[in-house]
Amino acid sequence: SYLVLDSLRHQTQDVLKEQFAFDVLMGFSAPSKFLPSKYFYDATGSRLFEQITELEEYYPTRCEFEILNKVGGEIAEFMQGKPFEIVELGAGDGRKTKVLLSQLLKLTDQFSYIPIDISESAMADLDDSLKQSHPSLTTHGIVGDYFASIRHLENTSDRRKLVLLLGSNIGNFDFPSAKRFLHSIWKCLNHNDLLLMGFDLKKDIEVLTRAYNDKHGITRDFNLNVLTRINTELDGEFDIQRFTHHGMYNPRHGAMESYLVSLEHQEVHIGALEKTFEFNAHEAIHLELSHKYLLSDMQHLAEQTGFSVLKNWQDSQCYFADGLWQV
Ligand code: AVI
Repeated sequence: SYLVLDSLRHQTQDVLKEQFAFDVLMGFSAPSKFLPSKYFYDATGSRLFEQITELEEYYPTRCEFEILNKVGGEIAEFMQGKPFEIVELGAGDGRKTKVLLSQLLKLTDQFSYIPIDISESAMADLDDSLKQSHPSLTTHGIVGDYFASIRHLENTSDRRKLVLLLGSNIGNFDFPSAKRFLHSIWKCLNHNDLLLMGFDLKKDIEVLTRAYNDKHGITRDFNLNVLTRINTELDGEFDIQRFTHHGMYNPRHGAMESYLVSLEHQEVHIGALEKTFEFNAHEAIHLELSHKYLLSDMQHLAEQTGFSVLKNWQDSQCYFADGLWQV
């Protein structure tokens, strides 16, 4: 079963569309053009991202699977046999989490699972699939944004929480936003609550570059999909053939950066904005940051935002890590 928070019902299609239009206006009017990467994830973008996670070159998902498969016992120990709740921020299809849930269920039935996701359709699918795969698990999903959902839990339950923030989603925030986000989570939690934080590690630049420039061009399509969204939702006139994808590692920022680059000089009209934007030949639109961390980078981020790090687990190649943080 799942609950749809009221605060979400007020976010009508119109409001979301206006926000999208405004963000496109701001991004394309800036001296260095950009678009926020949250617009990757419409239905097509989410499907493309799932395909990315299965690519040979894209190691993070496989590595985190390996980690989650082996941490169940230790996590159960940290919970000391008392009832607890697993709260997952951005549960999606729950594919990775099911691995952890299965491990834990072998050891204890003293917990319930509270997936949180902004997408009601994703939640309905997850709820159905959990009934099949884990019939004995108590699940109470919440459809809502992260903070409204955690605050809702604050008022409804006094069990200890284990919050999951998997997949290195934190890496897509810039540093100031990541800190604000983590500190807001910390504020919503109680003393002793835990956070399991997935993050991608700094590594050989060739491995990184391949992961974000796959040979099947799925990452390219994932990026170009943002322009397709502008065409369909905001009445834009992009010819996506006239843009190319460029993914590169920036060692100064410790991040993979994704761009769309205009292949020629062009003017593109966007109906919803009643405006035409100029793109010079070779001009780039910045789309995404995907930070890579040292264990010490994350330790610092944890401590700055109020947490202490209890433990870090890594996969056998040391490409990815999950850290257990305590409030
Ligand atoms: C969702 N996020 C953690 C992915 C990443 O690796 O930063 C998004 C992605 N972008 C390109 N490939 C995957």
